[in-house]
Amino acid sequence: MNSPDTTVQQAKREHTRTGMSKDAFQRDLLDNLFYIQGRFREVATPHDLYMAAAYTTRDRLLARWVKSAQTFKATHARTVCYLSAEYLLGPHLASNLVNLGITETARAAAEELGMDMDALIEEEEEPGLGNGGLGRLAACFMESLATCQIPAIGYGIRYEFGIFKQAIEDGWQVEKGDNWLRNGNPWEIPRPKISFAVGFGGHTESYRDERSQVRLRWQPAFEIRGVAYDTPILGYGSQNVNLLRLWKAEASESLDLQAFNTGDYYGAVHAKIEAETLSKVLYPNDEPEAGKELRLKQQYFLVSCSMQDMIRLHLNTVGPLEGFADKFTVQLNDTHPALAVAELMRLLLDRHAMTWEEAWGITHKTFCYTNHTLLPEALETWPVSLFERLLPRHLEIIYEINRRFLDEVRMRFLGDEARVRRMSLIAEGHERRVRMAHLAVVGSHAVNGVAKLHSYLVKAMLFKDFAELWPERFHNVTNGVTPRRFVVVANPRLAKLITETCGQDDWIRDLEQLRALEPHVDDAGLQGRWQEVKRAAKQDLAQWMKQATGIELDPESMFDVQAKRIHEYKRQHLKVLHIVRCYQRIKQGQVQGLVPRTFIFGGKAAPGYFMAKLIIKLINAVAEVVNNDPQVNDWIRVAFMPDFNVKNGQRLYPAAELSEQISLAGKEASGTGNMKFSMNGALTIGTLDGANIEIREAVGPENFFLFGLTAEEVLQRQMTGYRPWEYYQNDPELKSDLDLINSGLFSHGDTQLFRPLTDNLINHDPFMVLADYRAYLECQEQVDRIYRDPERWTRMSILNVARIGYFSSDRAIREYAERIWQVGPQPVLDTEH
Ligand code: 6GP
Repeated sequence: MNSPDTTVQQAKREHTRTGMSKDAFQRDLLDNLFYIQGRFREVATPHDLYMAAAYTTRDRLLARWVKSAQTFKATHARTVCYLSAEYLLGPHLASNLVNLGITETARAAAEELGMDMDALIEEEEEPGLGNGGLGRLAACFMESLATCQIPAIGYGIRYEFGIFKQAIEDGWQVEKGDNWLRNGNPWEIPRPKISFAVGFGGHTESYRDERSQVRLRWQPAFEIRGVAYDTPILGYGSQNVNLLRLWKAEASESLDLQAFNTGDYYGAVHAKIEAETLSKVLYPNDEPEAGKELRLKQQYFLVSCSMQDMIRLHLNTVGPLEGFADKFTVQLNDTHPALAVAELMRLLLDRHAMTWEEAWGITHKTFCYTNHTLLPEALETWPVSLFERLLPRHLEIIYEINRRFLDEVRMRFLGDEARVRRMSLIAEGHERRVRMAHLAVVGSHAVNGVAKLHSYLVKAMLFKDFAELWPERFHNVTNGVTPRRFVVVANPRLAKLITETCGQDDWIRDLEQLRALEPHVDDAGLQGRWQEVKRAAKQDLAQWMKQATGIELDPESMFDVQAKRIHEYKRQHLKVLHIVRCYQRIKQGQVQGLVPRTFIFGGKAAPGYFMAKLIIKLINAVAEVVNNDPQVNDWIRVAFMPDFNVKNGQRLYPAAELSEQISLAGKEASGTGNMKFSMNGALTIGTLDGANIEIREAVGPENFFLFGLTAEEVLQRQMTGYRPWEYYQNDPELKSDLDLINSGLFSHGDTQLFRPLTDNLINHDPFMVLADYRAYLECQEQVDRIYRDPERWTRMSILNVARIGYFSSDRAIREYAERIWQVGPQPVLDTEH
């Protein structure tokens, strides 16, 4: 991309800044190719070269990693532990090069050897250890924690199979296994010595301790081991490296031995396989819970290893556990790790012989909980019977937490037994269930939502009773995303233009400095270059799409993108209705005012979510007709990007001009794609939902395309009775769009294929697609009007970027640090320079 000359010059500047030279990188690259991959240049495959580049990069961050560990140990630094069942990390190489400050060094070194760094970067398979928003947020937060110099450990599960790879066959989603570790993972370091036993099943019993006190203990029926695998997470512009510690399940050796001794070889091997299935696969459900026993086991496995590890670290560095909550603050990323509350209680009570009051004091001071969704089907509960069988001691502890808690409720709200029932950790019914969200709220001293509206709804609806009891416990921290990955890595041309326009690159670590673009917004030179940058990104995407799907995109048309998990509440089908409307208008010759558009979708559907899969089929069916109809082809095209993941997202964000954020108001907790698109200069068409509201305020209402019902209006309609068929009957265009879908035009004559979708819209429409249809179309007409004025559009695009600084995950992390965690930066000093 750059001419060798400037690459070499930039590499020199990087050398001065970092002390890392091109020549050393080159030498180490060849060494690693030889000593680790056992290859020399002439026979090395692209994968060998990638591995060599990855090890060479890793070598350079190890010194920082060790220094960080030493600093945190010596200073007894207060540490954030982020507990998350998911981390959607994305490829490491490019982002580590950026955060080390040696991108051009590596590029120059590779170029001299006749290698193309971009091609090596392409080789990396991303660790897809998450489903969507929640997992990607965890990854952004880990990077920002390091950037903000806050000591942190991210705890998670080292799934052998991450989120499935999505292929599209005959328009349908087909899932393929994601065997991401197959070719080795150069970024992790196994720590076989850091390993913990995790019990399951069995029973509890009482005994007398050495002071003759009656105590309880758990005798599990079987144990498995969790082994730590560590991945360093680099900060940008700091020497701090944080730790991502992922647990892999292995068979407990003692059990293996027992089986061997009794001659049961098969049994021993079988136990090993059984144990290892625990961390085998990530559940591919975005929001609805999976409800599977193995999933509860995974959750307990994560929590038990992590809490035991924290206790070990505490005993090794600080000493007695009384000060545990001063050393660690633990953030629960949704309810998946909520069992940590009961596990810490168990460890403090049963292993460390604390009283209930001591243990509860510590536990409650330790935990904080973030809620990521209001969707009722996503709120985790587990059958009491399952708990009894798998985690009997934890159930006892949960009962005791509940008993004390409900007494407190009764004391505050005399005689209000209905409230007591609503708030209980146990849902009574034909099957009694443990409410994980209630456990998380009761066990934490801070609870937060992820955008203003969401946090309000958490207080006003989801946890209303709890907010009345403990109003001070509830907070909002609006999400953010890391500009390193989503601008610097994903969109180097834009990054360069911003840096040149602002005169420095400080915006990368302090995103509010993007404001410096604002005075230049009317500068014709900047506008021209801004357009060129967008066009080049569109060309890149078009090229990729052609090769990946065979679909030809026209870079002269507007790129209108909706990329996120496929879910009815996100309303990809509303977007399809818009496309069908455009199609019909073009067919009828009503092209006045229309702007040529390319509609691009990306996103996975949970494998068991029939309606979401049907939406994917519909998108591809419409694409097939539209793309093969020469009469409409000059105006619109439709493309479905297969396998939307972090890597593919990085191709999409820079190329998008219009970002579709069209969920039903009140349903999208925050959204973070909305921030990524906007950071890359796309304008948003969106509802007043999640963080859209705050993005609109930040960029200015005049630079945002708003439509649709408000959350309040949605609630009103739900209360007064929503009748979607009235919209169908009263809006001829809407009727004709739905009828066209049912006509068989998009399904080779099959008039039944899309019925489940259209019938549901006409008769139930739980996400009010029909109610927002007309407003959406009108808003899209306004989009067309403004797009026809490129200068105005570009101005709006520049202003979106200039004012998006608030949505950096650095800001979010600083808010957590001050308001929730009470933790400050602990800079790691660069002693070598
Ligand atoms: C998602 C929310 O749907 C999304 O709006 C938000 O931006 C993201 O979390 C990060 O906060 N929720 C999940 O992915 C999820 O699984 C249980 O929630």
